[in-house]
Amino acid sequence: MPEAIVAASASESTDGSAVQQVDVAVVGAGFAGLYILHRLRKAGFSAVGLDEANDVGGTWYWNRYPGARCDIQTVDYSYTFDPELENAWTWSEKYATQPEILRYLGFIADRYDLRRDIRFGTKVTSATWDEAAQRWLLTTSNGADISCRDYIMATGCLSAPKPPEIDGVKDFKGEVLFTGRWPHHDVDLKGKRVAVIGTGSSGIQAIPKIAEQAAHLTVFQRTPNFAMPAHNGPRATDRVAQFEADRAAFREQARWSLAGVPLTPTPAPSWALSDAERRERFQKAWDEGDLVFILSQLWADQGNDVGGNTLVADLLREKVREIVKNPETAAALSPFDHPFGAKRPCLETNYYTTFNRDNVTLVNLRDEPIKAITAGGITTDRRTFDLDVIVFATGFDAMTGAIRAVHPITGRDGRSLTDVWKNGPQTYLGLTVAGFPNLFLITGPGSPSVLSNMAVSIEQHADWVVDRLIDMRDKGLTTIEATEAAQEGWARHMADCSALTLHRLANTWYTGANVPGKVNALMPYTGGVGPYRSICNEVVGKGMLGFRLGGPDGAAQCNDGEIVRLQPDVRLVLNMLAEMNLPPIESMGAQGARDFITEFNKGRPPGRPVGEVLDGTIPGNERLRYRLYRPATPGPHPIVVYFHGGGWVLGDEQSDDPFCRDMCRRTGMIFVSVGYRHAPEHRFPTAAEDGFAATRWISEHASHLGGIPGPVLVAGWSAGGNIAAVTCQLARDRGGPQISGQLLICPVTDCSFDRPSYTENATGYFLTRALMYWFWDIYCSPDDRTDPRVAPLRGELRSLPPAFIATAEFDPLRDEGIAYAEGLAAAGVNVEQLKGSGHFHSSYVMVDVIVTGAACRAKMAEALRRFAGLPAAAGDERARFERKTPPTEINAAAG
Ligand code: N01
Repeated sequence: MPEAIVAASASESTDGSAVQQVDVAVVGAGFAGLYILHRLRKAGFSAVGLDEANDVGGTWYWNRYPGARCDIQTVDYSYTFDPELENAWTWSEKYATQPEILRYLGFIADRYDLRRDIRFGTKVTSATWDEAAQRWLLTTSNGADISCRDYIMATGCLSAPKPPEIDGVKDFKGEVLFTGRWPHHDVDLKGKRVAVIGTGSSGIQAIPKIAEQAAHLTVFQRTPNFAMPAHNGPRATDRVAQFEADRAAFREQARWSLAGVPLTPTPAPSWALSDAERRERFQKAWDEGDLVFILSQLWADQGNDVGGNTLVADLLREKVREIVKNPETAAALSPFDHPFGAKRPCLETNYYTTFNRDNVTLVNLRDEPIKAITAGGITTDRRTFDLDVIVFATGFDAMTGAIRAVHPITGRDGRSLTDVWKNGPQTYLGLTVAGFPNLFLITGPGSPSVLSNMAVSIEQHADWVVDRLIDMRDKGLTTIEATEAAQEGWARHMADCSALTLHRLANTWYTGANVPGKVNALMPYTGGVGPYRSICNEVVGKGMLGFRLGGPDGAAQCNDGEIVRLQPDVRLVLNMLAEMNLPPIESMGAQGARDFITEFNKGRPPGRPVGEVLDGTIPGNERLRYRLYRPATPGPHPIVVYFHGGGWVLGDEQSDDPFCRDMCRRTGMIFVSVGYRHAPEHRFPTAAEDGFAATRWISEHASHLGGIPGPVLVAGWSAGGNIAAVTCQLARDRGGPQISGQLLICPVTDCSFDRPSYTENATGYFLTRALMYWFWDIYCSPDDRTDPRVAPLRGELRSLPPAFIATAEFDPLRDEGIAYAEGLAAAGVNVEQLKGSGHFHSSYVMVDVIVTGAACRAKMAEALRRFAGLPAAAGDERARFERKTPPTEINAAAG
């Protein structure tokens, strides 16, 4: 498009003062604001930028404390929109310093001539939506007010410093400095007694530099943070070579990655690696000096499983003990109150070695809290420190601070954003807020923002927003606003994504926990940059789903709805399957389908270790194979007889191996997976009769198998759920064996295909209606289909064992599972239901692939323990991170 600059015009407000009229106002002249201004201009919109600072740079304008650098490699932390620009600028270091980044942003402003549209030294003092004019009116601290159709907040996530919250700051007679508002003149700390309060990224970068100058440095630490060496220096040659080999592919990979950096997370779980292999991987990451690398390349479960995470955390703490000479100081510097990565980890240069210096003291505020700041220094409840300078590295009112607290924003019907967000920020896509038309947030709450390479997220957001403004202009539309339903859906999707992480176990600025009184809610989107990008594209592809668009003559369009209803990992798996474009399973023939499933299963993560796995056979007319999973705990254990899925046609006693292992570990029970016979070789009622016979044999041989004699439990998934349900009915009617509980997971319970779930989920969710028809045809003739041995819903439902029935929202079998639960309840059977929202038929058994299924399996395991009369399994994972002091082995080392 030709450069089409539309000059902003001026008009008068009702009180006669000048009002600047523009299409778009953009607050912030940092990474985001500059790029948006450039894009708006190229698209022919008139725009004004506003920034409180006196020059461009955003966060890099303010955060000029000693040691300030980026901690995403600069080859990644760059604009990518203009290949010419990438030729014109070369970073000097792996991690650029703040002055170099500021020079870069100045270079961008000059290259694209952006400064002429920015009003520096200007704060927005209020923003109000004018319903009649369908425009925003901004008042400012300096110069004319602004009338704009669209208002874009490119205010950054970490730009509102948090007050120090310590009594007496005003009484201090020495110098007070804030890392987030460092003076623009040289600060001379030579020969001075300096305190730094705060050991987040800013503190960790500043402390070694300050220690080099100060006569004495006292570091006041409330919470230690995980940190690893940056190994800064010239640009990393391997990374640069990768970039130079194919720049476009490098950038494209970053755009579709999880963190905005071209690295694909390792698929290997921790338990598939030996201790030596884990140490080797860890050491490589330590030497690499790259946060995204260590967060993605060690083992797959480090980010979502406390066990996998503890393995990394232990290795990091080991390093601290190796570097820091004083064991007590090393113990105090070792974090135990949060999982690695759940609080922003840091890159350090000489941080830990700084504590080996004679002029540095660490004060652990967990042991001796600050009582007050006085005229002469800081008093803890044990001692007094005389000081010349106090540096507050105490962080920010993150994500919402710069949007909500900086100026009142009043949307439709006079509603203030502060009120609307009083229970926590709500957005659609992190970009828009219902009730605030034509307001856009860049890297706002609900965007991947601070959990990603900001440069990549910013470009994506800016492109998406400006592209929408262009589309609307082309269609003669002038207003855009998220719907409430879309916004609520996004909140649900955010919560689903965060369940995949360990953020729930840490109090951090991500959740607002660092600001007293702030609502606790995880603010960034944890689903990853690539998935987020595809969702934003999907919104557009589905006719601006979740947006209400309006035009001048009452033109309106609204395609309301939620953009993501699936669990995030279910969505990824289904998208991946769709991309594979597989032939329908029912077109493969029985043996072809079996071969396909066997091959398919080879790609899944291996099951977790259990105490013992044994293969055996069950004697009878036809010997049935079984696989027994025994817990590592001393026996005897209750026994669960398990029936795999596969539509009575596919699978065997090993095909749900990861699931059986997982449930064996969770329940502390023996799982015996039965290899019942399949159709078409063995049609109805073979599978049902095999299931019953196997259960009876296992029950009779419980002691021999290491189980507790007496009642057994049964469980099964899909057709296996059908067999488990049928087995309970047969056991009741045939005088045993005794069954103390049944776990039915997405079971087949009826031969009727007219329930809504069969139509709603007929295609697209792996188990299709056509596949179910095929299974039924192979297993059972039409005349037999109402027999309770295949349609247990049609059987007698009284006096059956207590049941736990799990169904999945996007499963053709959903409604017959629910009908069975309701039928049992009506017949007086004790039933619990789990209706997995956003899940599909395979969610619960795809262990370590559908990680969101883990919480559901935890509930299933609790139910089985209850049925077996066992106490609930201990497991308050939160309590594990509430230790205020390091565990005893480290105290012992300190002694
Ligand atoms: O802030 P923080 P930050 N009394 O909130 C402590 C980005 N960043 O400015 O943890 C005593 O992380 C507080 O203790 P606790 C990066 O995303 C990037 O360092 O609340 N202590 C904590 O130790 C980073 O995460 C770079 O118990 C008090 C510290 O102050 C984000 O900015 C560089 C206290 C605050 O740590 C914020 O980092 C720098 C009190 N009253 C920053 N209040 C790059 O490299 C707070 N603390 C790109």
